[in-house]
Amino acid sequence: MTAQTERSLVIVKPDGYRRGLTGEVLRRIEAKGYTLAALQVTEATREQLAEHYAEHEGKPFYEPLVEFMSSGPVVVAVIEGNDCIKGFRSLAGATNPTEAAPGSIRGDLGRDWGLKVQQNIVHGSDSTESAEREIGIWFPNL
Ligand code: IDP
Repeated sequence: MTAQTERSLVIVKPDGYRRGLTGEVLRRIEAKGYTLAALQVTEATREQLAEHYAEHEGKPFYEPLVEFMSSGPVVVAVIEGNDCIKGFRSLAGATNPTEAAPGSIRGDLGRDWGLKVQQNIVHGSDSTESAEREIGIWFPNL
């Protein structure tokens, strides 16, 4: 497979922002060699979250997830680099921080999900289609 320059949408979730981990997340992104194409601190609206998490609508964790994501500021970034979608998901680690490998953002910094359900510091797009869709939600002018 040939390497491909692509874009991914990354969010530092409210737990990451509150805990002062934004710089650490951005540091890891840049240390990996990805560049920041766009960056903003914002309070997510319900409309943005409904669009962003449309695939999870109806699941038991959907409402608590939307509640959590609107519980405080988030930092939204567009990152660029070779295979950065897969690469950032690897940097982020498994969804559940308890299971995420040490060395990953969630593995190193995420709290036990038994106590902090929904909270796993970061979001990263899971495909080129999702990335372009999500970039359109958070950065309509890009
Ligand atoms: P991902 O963020 O690792 O791609 P997704 O399955 O897309 O994981 O889920 C989106 C977000 O929803 C997760 O990051 C997490 O915050 C939350 N979530 C997913 N599954 C569960 C669950 O089983 N319980 C609680 N929250 C969940």
